[in-house]
Amino acid sequence: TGSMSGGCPFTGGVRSLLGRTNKDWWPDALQLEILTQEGRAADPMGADFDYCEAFNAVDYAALKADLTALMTDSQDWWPADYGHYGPFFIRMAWHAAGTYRTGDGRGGAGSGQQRFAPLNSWPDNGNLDKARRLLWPIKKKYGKHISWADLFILTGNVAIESMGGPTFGFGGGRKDVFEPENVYWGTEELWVDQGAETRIIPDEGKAMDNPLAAIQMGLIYVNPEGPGGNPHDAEGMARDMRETFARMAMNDEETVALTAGGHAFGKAHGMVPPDQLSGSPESGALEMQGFGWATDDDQIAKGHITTSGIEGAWSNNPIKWGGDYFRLLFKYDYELVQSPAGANQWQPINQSEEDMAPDARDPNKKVPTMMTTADMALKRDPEYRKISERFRDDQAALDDAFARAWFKLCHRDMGPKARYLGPEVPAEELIWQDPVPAGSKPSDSDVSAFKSAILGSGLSVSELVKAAWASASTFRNSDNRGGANGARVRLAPQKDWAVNDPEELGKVLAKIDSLRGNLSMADAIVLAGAAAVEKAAKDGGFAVSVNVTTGRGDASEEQTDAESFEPLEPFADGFRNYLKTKASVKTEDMLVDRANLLGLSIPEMTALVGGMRALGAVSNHADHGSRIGVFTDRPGVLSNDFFVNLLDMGTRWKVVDESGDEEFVGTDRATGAEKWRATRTDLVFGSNSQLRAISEVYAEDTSKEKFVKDFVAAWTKVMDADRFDLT
Ligand code: HEB
Repeated sequence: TGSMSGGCPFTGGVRSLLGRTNKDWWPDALQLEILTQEGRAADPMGADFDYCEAFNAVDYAALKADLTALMTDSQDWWPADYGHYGPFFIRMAWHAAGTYRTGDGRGGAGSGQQRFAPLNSWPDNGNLDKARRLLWPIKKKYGKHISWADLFILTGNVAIESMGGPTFGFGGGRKDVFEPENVYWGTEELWVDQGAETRIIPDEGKAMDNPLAAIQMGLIYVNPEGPGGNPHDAEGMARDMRETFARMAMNDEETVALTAGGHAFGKAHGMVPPDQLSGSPESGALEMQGFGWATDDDQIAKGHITTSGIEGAWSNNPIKWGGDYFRLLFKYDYELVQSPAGANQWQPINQSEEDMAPDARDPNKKVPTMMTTADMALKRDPEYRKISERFRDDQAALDDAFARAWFKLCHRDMGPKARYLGPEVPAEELIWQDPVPAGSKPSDSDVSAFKSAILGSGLSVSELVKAAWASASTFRNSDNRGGANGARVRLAPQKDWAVNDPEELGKVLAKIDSLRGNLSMADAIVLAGAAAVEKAAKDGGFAVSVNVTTGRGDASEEQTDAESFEPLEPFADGFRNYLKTKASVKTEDMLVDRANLLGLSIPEMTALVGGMRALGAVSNHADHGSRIGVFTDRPGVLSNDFFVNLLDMGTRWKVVDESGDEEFVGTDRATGAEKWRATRTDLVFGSNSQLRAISEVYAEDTSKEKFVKDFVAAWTKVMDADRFDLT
């Protein structure tokens, strides 16, 4: 599908890596980041806190029982519709998970971001502040044993189960963070409810930027009222759903199952015109204590609440799992009406009284059900319709599809199954978990025999280092996918990515394969890189050992959903001085983005770039071979030459005009002779004051050994980044 194949990131009018940030949205908010300078942590739990251990000690059955009781423990300050909070909590969990996007693996339920801006204040997350607050007594009781992030998802599961719905399992292990994550959510300066433009307008050639996955600023996915709010564009509605859900890793069947399954429950809220509500939680007054969208208590008591602005339930049984959603969707024709808050929605024509829903506060009163324009797409779009009709006629198929898609939705960003904790982790292995068979730890003698064999094989340091980097550096700590385990670098699509110099990589992998003996390919690739780094350090005068872990397994093609790996292809990899497509952010921003996905600090990023340049581990450029950024006359030796030569005032740098500001030539100030070629990614280490300060440290005569050690430590960190199976 189009979306899975990616497309260039940040191609819209983006000028900054982060787009519009919290500071732009809420300039008056307390600026706590100044207290996170000098490495000071925002996390109160301390470095020793082991969430896995704490979660494993939770009384899971008691926790679930407490959550079940909470479902019907209606509070006067925010009464439960129909006496049951289940639907509300399902929406909370879905919106926590639903920000996940395949493009960069960011978003998702993994760290409890719904507590923080901007997500706590997105118009689409309206009133979920109340849902989280309803959960507080349980969070308080179980404390460190259950993170908010896990609690959101577990509560969604308990909600489904308590209303008779099917679930597939639960894996815990989402560790909370305590500060807003800096994620690119787009550049628009308006929220959806203020008129933010819709992101797909084919007539104007407007496509949605990668990695974004929501159709307007402040939405989780689509606009429920239709594309840009237009309820008549049925085709566009389905297109928007297909695109946004695909970017959440969901196909048509999963999309239909999730939407219909979700809307079996609960109601939409649109009784009060939105201009009567107070601001969002992040902008709220102190006495609001983090609540937003306030109305007065009488209105709340009566159920006169506005969230989306749409009003009404989808089914006649909003707190019971079943097939009524599809039954009503197909039984009636629908007409466009407006909710009391003025939103577009669809109402069954001539609905019989027994098909109507109870009023949310008064079970004796009946009100018409409704469908959003998005729901209508499930019967208006031919592909969605086929699936919907099948589910209408086969409840068991819907049960299974919903349970599986819900499980995937809530766990997609956790990465390998090794990260799942608790008694409800399903045994079945799912392809989207990128399964890797367990490896075994090779003996020390096998390892050293292989390392000397590979160093004697005729392959260069640069080739071995590049292959190991190609294997490990796909890792992204956003959704914990990629990495060296599984050796998927030898499978499609990775083996053919231009960044990997496929021909060279094929040759290197074949040689490694022929020499690896008992080692897994995954281990052998990493060990070959380690051997090369050790040799390069030794050639530079330092004996170090690169202590990478072993015991990786090799994934087969059958265990690999090749298409799902396509978004992991780097458009730029500054560590290898590679640029496929120029983004609208600067190429050096792309380096920072990649370093961030690898979980690297600024010095780690700097040491890696300088070291890989010295090793000649850069991708092959058409014009200059593998020479760009390699500021050394002894490539293949692990030295600090990159920094020494970068900071040498004897070189004058000039942009190569035809390169569009991407390539530079360095000439001898005295003779004018060409010395080096460089990219933006190279020169930023001399031009940016902060990076220059670190480059100076690594260029210093007293730092030669420090540099080697720091490089080796950062290298090892990347090689082992995905070893969740070890802990
Ligand atoms: Fe949903 C609700 C839309 C999907 C689940 N939603 C809702 C609403 C709306 C919507 C508008 C209302 C809100 C208020 O309150 O006002 N969705 C939508 C769309 C989509 C969706 C457009 C895409 C297509 N959902 C979904 C999913 C799920 C869900 C996927 C899960 C699975 N929702 C839900 C629920 C609810 C909702 C449960 C209810 C809530 C309450 O009741 O509170």
